Amino acid sequence: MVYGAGFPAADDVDAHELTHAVTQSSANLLYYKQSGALNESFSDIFGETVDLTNSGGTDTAAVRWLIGEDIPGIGAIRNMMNPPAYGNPGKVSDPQFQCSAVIDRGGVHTNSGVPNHAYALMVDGGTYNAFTIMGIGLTKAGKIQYRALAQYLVSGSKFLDDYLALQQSCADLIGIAGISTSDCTEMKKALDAVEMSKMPCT
Ligand SMILES: [Ca+2]
Ligand SMILES: [Ca+2]
Ligand SMILES: [Zn+2]
Repeated sequence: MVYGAGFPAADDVDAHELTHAVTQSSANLLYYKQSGALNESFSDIFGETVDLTNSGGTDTAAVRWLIGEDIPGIGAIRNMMNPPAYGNPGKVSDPQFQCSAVIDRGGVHTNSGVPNHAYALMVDGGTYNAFTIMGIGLTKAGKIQYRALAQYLVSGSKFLDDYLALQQSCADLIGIAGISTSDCTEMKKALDAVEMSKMPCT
């Protein structure tokens, strides 16, 4: 695995890159447009989940949901709870949504902001886009995300497929790790808040 000099100091980036291997060996999401943005987002989701739970690196409240805060000389490059802070969309209808098919392979590092934001909202809760979500925590949300990636998504999956896969995964996991129907309701609110079921770029 080869990436930026000094980047191994950033635990979220390390887990981000390793998650690309998990994705390649499971859903194998095509690295282009919506499927590519999902591929990038799963790497941020599990990258930050590892960061928040490994007790290594910088873990202050101020850097929660930042990607890359420990990259030497560069610092954070994305904010999952506030994607527009780094020029990425927080919901499908945001002006930052990249509709070009040629820039950044169809916006894989930009449009990942939408599912990233959904994850931050389902974990911590919050009020956004007229939805108020009660957070379900990292353990439950992480298990639901992993099941969607490993069991339901395929190479050409889009945001709508992820929207449906996450709900099916949550339903499958009721009774495991304390996951309940009300957790699935809160998770769906997070997905609806970021407009995951809305067709982008129309
Ligand atoms: Ca950490
Ligand atoms: Ca981080
Ligand atoms: Zn990546």
